[in-house]
Amino acid sequence: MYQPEYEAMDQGELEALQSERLKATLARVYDNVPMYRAKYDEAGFDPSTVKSLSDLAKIPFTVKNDLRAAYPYGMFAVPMRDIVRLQASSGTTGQVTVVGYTARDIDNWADLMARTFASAGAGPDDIVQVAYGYGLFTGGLGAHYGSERLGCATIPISGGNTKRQIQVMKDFGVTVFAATPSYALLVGETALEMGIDIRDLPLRAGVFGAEPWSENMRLQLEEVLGIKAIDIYGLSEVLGPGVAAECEAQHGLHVNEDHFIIEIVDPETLLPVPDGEMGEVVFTTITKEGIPVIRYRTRDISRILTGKCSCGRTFRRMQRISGRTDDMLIIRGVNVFPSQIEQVLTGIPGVAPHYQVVLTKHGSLDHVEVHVEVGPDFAFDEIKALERLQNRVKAEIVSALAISIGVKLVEPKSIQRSEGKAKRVVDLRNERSE
Ligand code: DLL
Repeated sequence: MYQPEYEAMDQGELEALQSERLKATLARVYDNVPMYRAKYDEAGFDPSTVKSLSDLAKIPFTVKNDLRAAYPYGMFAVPMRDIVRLQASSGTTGQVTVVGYTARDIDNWADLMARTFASAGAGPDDIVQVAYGYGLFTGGLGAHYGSERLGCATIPISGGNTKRQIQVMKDFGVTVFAATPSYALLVGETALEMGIDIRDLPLRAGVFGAEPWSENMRLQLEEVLGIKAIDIYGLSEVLGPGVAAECEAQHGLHVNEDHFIIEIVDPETLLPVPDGEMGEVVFTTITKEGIPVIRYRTRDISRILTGKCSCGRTFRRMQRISGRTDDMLIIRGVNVFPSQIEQVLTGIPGVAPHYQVVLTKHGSLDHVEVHVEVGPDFAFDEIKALERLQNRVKAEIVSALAISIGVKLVEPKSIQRSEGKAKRVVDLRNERSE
């Protein structure tokens, strides 16, 4: 553990620390951020009435649109002279949001990412290749500072240029690889094409996140790369990577609760749900200075796992994110996330873990079809075999998810590879069909 004095804190002490930090944060945002003051005044909410964590539920939520409306700097709680770094969210679902960090925020972030690497089993002897994108995306620099803070030899290679990644991995004796899981998969495939078996290299851990991935995808990555694959989570509005991470037990992601309060709420009623129940993840930052966010609705779906973890950390764990509410498909009343489809596909021999869920309109009806590649060894021109495999994929999806969707097997390498976050859902419903 990198900071056992926090990570293994006594529950009562942690709650006391959280409520003290929550109260201070609320006072700060009310005084310094006009958006919060206006929102709270309008809702008739007086931040000084919050005395403990049990008052959390009476605080109004913050949503992505609040951040967009405040673009670029309206959410900042400190003057620009105290900001030392600006980053931005990718903006795939609308306008970009800008996030600002003070020197102390950057310092805390480095600690939290050092915890993340340590919980993946890394330490000063490790050589870490950071293949998350460097730039406005928080992945690259976030991982970089954490890896350095832990004392690892850190390679700032960023994403892309896959053959070079593999050369560097081999020549530099890399032991820990940090990337999105979909990119890690591409690196594994490309290595094989280059005649390099990554399992023969010193690589032993993967620190993967920034997009949903399934348990079967983990098993495949562990097999192909010969590593232990650890899931790490975060979002720019809250910090970047470093909000939560799995430990070597690989059973849920410990939330860094000394810096963030996690709640799970029912996305419809917005009421908190009990531990163990699925819902939307909501975070409150309690140490951030640049842009504190209060009860921020992430749109990510997960649940709190109850019980103690064997690693000794006392921070509560959230289950791997199943998906985002914006990516959820509702197929004849059944809610499905692409990651659930992935879990089925990756369990079927003969298909590769490269897929996209394509939405189109047939008349007034939505049509959902999953396009999935056959494995590299599959004879794509054998019609009978292709048909058999297609039927099997369909049948397995019906049996696992109780939904019937179209399945199209496509040739190896025909689905676009990503060097960052994979695009799993392609929505063509607004495109004209001929
Ligand atoms: O993706 C931060 C990050 C970088 C996390 C590197 C982990 C590693 P954003 O670009 O703001 O920040 O995107 C945040 O990505 O709300 C989730 O929907 C998704 N996401 C992040 N980590 C995971 C994960 C970074 N481990 C959004 N599993 C979040 C599933 C994830 N989804």
